[in-house]
Amino acid sequence: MRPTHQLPLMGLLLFSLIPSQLCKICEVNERVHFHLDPLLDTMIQPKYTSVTQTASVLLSLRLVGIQNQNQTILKEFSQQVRNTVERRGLDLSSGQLAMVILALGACHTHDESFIFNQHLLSHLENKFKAELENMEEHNGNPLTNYYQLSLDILTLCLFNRTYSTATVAKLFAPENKNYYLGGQFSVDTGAMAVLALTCVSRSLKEQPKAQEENLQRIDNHIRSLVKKILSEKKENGLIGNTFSTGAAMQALFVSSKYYSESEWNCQETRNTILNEISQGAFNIPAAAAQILPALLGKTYLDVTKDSPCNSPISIPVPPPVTTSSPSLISVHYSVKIDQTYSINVRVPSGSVFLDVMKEAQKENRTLFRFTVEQSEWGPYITSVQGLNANNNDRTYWELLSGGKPLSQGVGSYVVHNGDNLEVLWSKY
Ligand code: B12
Ligand SMILES: *[C@@H]1O[C@H](CO)[C@@H](O)[C@H](O)[C@H]1NC(C)=O
Ligand SMILES: *[C@@H]1O[C@H](CO)[C@@H](O)[C@H](O)[C@H]1NC(C)=O
Ligand SMILES: *[C@@H]1O[C@H](CO)[C@@H](O)[C@H](O)[C@H]1NC(C)=O
Repeated sequence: MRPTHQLPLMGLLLFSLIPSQLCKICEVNERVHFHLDPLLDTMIQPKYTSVTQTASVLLSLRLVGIQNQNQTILKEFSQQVRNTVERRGLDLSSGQLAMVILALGACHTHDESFIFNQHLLSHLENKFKAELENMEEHNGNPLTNYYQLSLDILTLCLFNRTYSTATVAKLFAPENKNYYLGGQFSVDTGAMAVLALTCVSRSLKEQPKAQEENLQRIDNHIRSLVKKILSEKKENGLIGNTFSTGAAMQALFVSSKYYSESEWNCQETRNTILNEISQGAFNIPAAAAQILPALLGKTYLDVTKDSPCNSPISIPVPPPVTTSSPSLISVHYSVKIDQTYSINVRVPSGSVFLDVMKEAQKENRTLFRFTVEQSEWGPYITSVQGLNANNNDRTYWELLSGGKPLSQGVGSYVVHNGDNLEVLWSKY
């Protein structure tokens, strides 16, 4: 079902004008580019522990055009990504592979030939098929999640590969349960789906009438998803939470015909984000990488654009690190399955959730043993007391403090004296 590409001049004009026009409204002004320095500081690190971390940072830096400024650091990142693919190849999840392809494909560098020599796009097609098969066998649950299925479609679409538009139209209907995590509409997921569906819709519009019905359905999905995303807008302009706002901004940049100007004040969202940056909210690479493109008016749909990746911003000199000697604090920690298993532990101030879990594990391995997997966002808890999270059953280990779900992971959440921390066996 490979789309044929006869691009009428009008389509080309619309395609290239609409998104960039809209972005200008809200891009961070050149005079205040220094606001972005903390993001770049966070991302320019020599070694990452997970391939998605490296890939998402590489993608982000290339999209905003750091490319032409300092080749050294980007060459290292691209080398790291390629090495991992050569070593682990088919061992990646579908969305991880998609992310790798987007990162290597961005800005038309020599990495493009790596994508083709290694047949990464055919591998991605197979991984996407495996996601669909899993959904059939396991009650509509994919191997991973809809954020990754969206990344898959986005990538296949940007690189003009095969996928069934009828399947896409069916799969991405806004009432699908996979848009919801723990009963909540996932803004990250909806936003990534809007980017993917927008790419599909644009490429369908370049074709003759044959696919009219699917096109209509896909455009309707985009419209509903944009509505849902906007309904998650908070008073201060954030959409969902701090960490979903970047993806939401990208989705809104490319879908401006589905909402009116009065429905979204882009500047307000941007200003709140700049304020959060100055408070250190984006102090892990994944968070920094996901917000940066939107602040410079870029979206993942720009990955395969022909325009050169020139950047108005430059890499800052890293600030000196200051350390102070820590004192001990005391926190309460529980593991909840059907029963609750609790312990009080003492850790140095400045410790994160993970340090508390390690301390508890030292005290009693039977009750508090756990395993982690490195991911884009740092360590992800995969099992506690030997009980494993499972996507087929939609189970996971939820993190809470004072009874409220955390919006950060165990590697980032800094604990406070007297905190009441929990890991809770949950369903999403
Ligand atoms: C799907 C998803 C989940 C699923 C994961 C299982 C599944 N079916 O895939 C579920 C619902 C279980 C989940 C759980 C959590 N999530 Co989540 N999740 C996502 C989402 C939408 C997509 C992740 C993805 O596939 N990425 C793409 C692939 C290519 O990258 P990857 O590294 O291979 O992906 C894996 C990791 O991202 C991991 N993962 C998912 N969530 C989190 C959170 C953290 C902190 C870590 C370290 C890893 C992790 O699961 C992915 C699949 O294996 C992201 C949104 C985003 N912007 O990334 C939020 C997101 C990453 N999650 C987030 C959070 C906070 C959590 C929780 C900590 C919530 C809680 N209070 O318990 C827990 C994790 C607890 C733990 N066990 O360590 C935040 C992280 C923000 C931050 N600053 O750290 C995000 C950005 C959402 C948001 N906007 O707030 N999540
Ligand atoms: C580029 O980055 C490398 C490594 O971070 C550094 O050694 C080099 O001096 C930088 N070059 C320029 C021109 O900024
Ligand atoms: C995909 O097809 C479009 C339209 O023909 C073309 O402009 C674009 O460069 C192609 N992209 C890739 C990555 O081949
Ligand atoms: C761990 O806790 C269990 C259950 O309370 C207890 O039986 C066991 O003795 C404890 N082990 C250690 C090493 O304290």
